[in-house]
Amino acid sequence: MKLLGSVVLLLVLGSALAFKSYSGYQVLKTAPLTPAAMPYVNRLSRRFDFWGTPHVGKPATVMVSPEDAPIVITALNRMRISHEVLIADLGPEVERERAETEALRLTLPRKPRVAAYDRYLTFEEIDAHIHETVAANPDVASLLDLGLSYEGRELHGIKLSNGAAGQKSVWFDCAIHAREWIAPPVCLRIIDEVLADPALRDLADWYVLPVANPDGYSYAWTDDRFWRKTRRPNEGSSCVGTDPNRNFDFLWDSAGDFCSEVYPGSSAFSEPECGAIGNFLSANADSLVLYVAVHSYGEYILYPFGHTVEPVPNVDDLIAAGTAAADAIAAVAGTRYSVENSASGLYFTYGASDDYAYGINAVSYAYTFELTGGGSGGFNPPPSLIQIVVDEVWPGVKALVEYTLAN
Ligand code: 0X9
Ligand code: ZN
Repeated sequence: MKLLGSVVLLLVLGSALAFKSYSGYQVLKTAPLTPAAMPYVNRLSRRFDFWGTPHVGKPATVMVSPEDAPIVITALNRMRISHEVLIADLGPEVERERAETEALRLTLPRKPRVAAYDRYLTFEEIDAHIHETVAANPDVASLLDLGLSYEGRELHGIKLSNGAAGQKSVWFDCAIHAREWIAPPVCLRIIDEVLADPALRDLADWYVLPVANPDGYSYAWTDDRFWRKTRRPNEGSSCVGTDPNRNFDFLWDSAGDFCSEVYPGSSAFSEPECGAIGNFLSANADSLVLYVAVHSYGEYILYPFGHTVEPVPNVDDLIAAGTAAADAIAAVAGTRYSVENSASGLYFTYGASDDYAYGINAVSYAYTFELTGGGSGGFNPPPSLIQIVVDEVWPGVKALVEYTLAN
């Protein structure tokens, strides 16, 4: 008994030790950013971890370690960007959320073939759900098998189809950024809805990838709640991982430090997760009408490109379809997503998945959804928000698919 007690204690201690402590980390919130401040924020965001999507006219949020805090505060002061401390010590917040997540995982066991919206699901739980859903609906659902992640996890999604040849298709991926846990429930809700409604399957074939970065997502559960990147080590550096949303082969830009949260990788598609999605998009470019990457946070519907504010050829259609989605979201409970070009008012990006779909594969409608934030700073909305978010975002997704297939 004594031995068992010690083993349990060791296990608990072991898992606590494995988990990155955010003790002493602060979250700073700036005043609404002026246009003049944007280039400075852009530069800072290459080195420090800005959360959400820094946007002109809105406050920005940046997480800083105790060592980085004086550097960032000095830089903000020098640029005359006023700011306040939003969270003085992230450590206890993260610990509390982790304990809550663990307690919910134990008290709300996953039900077979039922997507849970009352708590976050682990990668293994989501993968099990995908397999059960496919097995239970063999006529309309099939396994989308894109291969393996760097650490060997399955890149599994679902294809939903009425089986007719020559159908147009639509694509959704969620959680390519590991810490954006509110995204996979949106992908699961899409699967639920399309399974339940044959008319949706008559519109198009649906491809849904609920966890696009399974290594990072798993690591955010086991080790570091705010992990963003992939988990492939970088040769010659102790900093692990690549930002998968800078790793696609569209205007891929090699600039970037290994330790940056937006490190683009050693080459375009150096990350197997991105290569797998890229290959799928290229192989299905003829049928794909719509590409959506689901991220958090900020309540945006972003359209290409991320590297220029120059309007793309079908910008009016992109805005019209995006607005149809935003209106449908707002109709549920009043949440207003703003429909914007990725580069205008935000930061410039290269090698993002939506731009790859649009720019390389000529997918007419390509978007990034930035869902609602919450919790300590933004990436951990409380589980009670999951249902609210999926309930309002699904009508937006439906409106978007209906619009893009009709136009
Ligand atoms: O920076 C990103 O990758 C996305 N924001 S996030 O806070 N989830 O990291 C925005 C990507 C928007 N699309 C492009 N810039 N092309
Ligand atoms: Zn993201």
